Amino acid sequence: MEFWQGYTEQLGLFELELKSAVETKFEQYICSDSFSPTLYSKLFDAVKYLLYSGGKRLRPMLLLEFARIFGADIVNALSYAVALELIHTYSLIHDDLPCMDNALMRRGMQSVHIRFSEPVALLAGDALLNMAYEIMFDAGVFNVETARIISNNCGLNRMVGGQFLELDSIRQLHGAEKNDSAKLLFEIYRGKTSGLFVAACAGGASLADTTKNDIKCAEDFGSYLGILFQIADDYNDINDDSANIFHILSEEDGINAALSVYDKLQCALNTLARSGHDTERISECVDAVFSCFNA
Ligand code: GRG
Repeated sequence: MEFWQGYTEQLGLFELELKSAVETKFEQYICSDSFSPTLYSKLFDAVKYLLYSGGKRLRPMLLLEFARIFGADIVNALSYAVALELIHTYSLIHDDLPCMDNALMRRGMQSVHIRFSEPVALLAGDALLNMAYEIMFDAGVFNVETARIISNNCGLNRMVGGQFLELDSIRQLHGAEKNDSAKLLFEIYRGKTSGLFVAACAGGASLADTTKNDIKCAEDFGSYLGILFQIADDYNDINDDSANIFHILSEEDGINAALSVYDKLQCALNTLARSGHDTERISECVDAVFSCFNA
């Protein structure tokens, strides 16, 4: 999926900021009293291994785009974009663990627990999560509301809760009547996938001088985009073993579900455009995610 053209400058800025923020944190740990870097080098390597391995950076780009749309300071927004990518990376490392998805590969490479070890992968994820908050606290301007939105949507309320629900309800998903299973799966997606998208969109918007209505609109947009992204991912991985909407609904019904989410995204885009915001790039992003159903 090509998410949007003309965004290479922001991506370049983001990659520079990511490296500099992470290296600065490592240097700070090393400079602190009694910290011996050689003792921790394996953990540093595990933290960097997946972080620098070619993720699409969709969530930080969305955060920066919402910050731009609402007129926030982009340099300051970069710290929050980095924090969000760190949280996304931790979630992937933990999701691959044997007690969760038990995935051997990620982005075409060995997953972190295979390359290092299970305890190191667990701790690398924990380190990334905490580093994300350190980086937000260190931002040029610390915005409490943005940090609140990010923590709320990445925790029990959304991402962690959604992951729990998936693990806890696997039998119900397979045993229930079709509509109930689909409803439950969408609840799982609302959490595990949409959480980070809401954090990106509403978090980015909250860095500017935005109204409650603007934040609500950014939240709705992020929530629907996360669901659409997950349905598209299911469609591309239809033969995968994990929970998948196309294992519950027919191909036609699954695509219709995606279409109805696409329509809701168009409504959110229209609301933003009516209040004078430039929605061109996020509209391209929605079309890029939806494009797999047109192929
Ligand atoms: C372990 C607390 C905890 C949560 C895990 C987000 C998540 C919850 C798990 C990731 C596994 C997964 C299949 C999530 C669905 C969303 C998805 C397709 C994520 C991958 O996102 P991309 O494609 O990843 O943006 P890249 O590799 O580009 O960064």
